[in-house]
Amino acid sequence: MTFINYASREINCKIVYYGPGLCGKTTNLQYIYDSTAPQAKGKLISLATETDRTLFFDFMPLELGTVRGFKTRFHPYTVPGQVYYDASRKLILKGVDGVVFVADSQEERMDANIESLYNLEENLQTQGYDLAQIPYVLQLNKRDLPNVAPVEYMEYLLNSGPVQVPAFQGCAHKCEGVFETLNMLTRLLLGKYINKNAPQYA
Ligand SMILES: Nc1nc2c(ncn2[C@@H]2O[C@H](COP(=O)(O)OP(=O)(O)OP(=O)(O)O)[C@@H](O)[C@H]2O)c(=O)[nH]1
Ligand SMILES: [Mg+2]
Repeated sequence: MTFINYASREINCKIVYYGPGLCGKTTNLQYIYDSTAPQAKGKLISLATETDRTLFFDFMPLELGTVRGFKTRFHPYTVPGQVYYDASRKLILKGVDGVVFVADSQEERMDANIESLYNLEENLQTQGYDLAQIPYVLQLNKRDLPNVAPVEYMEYLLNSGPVQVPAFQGCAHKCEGVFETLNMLTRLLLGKYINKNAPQYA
C-alpha cells in the first residue's frame, strides 16, 4: 500500500488481523466498527460463511484524525483463520504495513496459535517481508474463559523471538483490550513512518 502521499498529505496504513480460526479476529473488527463515530469509518465489509466464519476477509476503512498535518487512514483487514484458506491469507497480506496477531488463550489452542504464527511468518517471507521488521502487536484473547493458559507461558510460546512485541490481554467479545491493541499498533506505525520519513513536516 502507498504509505505516505506527500502531495495530498495523507497516510494510509494497511493493518492485518491474523490468527487461528475462531480466535476472535472478526470480533475485534466488529467492536472497532461499533465503537467508532460514523464520520470516522466506512462500511464494514464481511465475507463470511453461513456460520459466521470468515470466508475471505473483513474490511473497514478508519480515519483517525490528523497527525503533523497528515490525514491518517487505516485499513484493517482480518484473514480467514481456517487452515485451508491459506491462498486467501497470502492475498490479504499483500501490501501489509502492520500486523495484529490474535492468539486464542484456551490451553487446547496453543498448537493452533503456534501453527498460525508460523504460517504468518512463512506467508510474509514468500512476499519478501520479515515479521521482525513490521510493526506488530500480540493480543492474547479470550482471557475470560476458564481454561486459559498462563500469560507468561503464552508469551514464551509466541513472543520470545529476537524482538519482543507489545502484548495485550483481551476479551474481544466484551471489547476489552480491543482498542489498547489497535492504538499500540497505530502508534508504532505512525512512529515508524512519520518520524523517519517526514521530519520536515514537524
Ligand atoms: N469467551 C469469549 N469468546 C470470544 C472472545 N472473542 C471472540 N469470541 C467468540 O469467539 C467466536 C469466534 O470469533 P470470531 O471473531 O468470529 O473469530 P475469527 O478469528 O474471526 O474466526 P475465523 O473467521 O474463522 O478465522 C465468536 O462466537 C465470538 O463471539 C472472547 O474474548 N471471549
Ligand atoms: Mg473471522
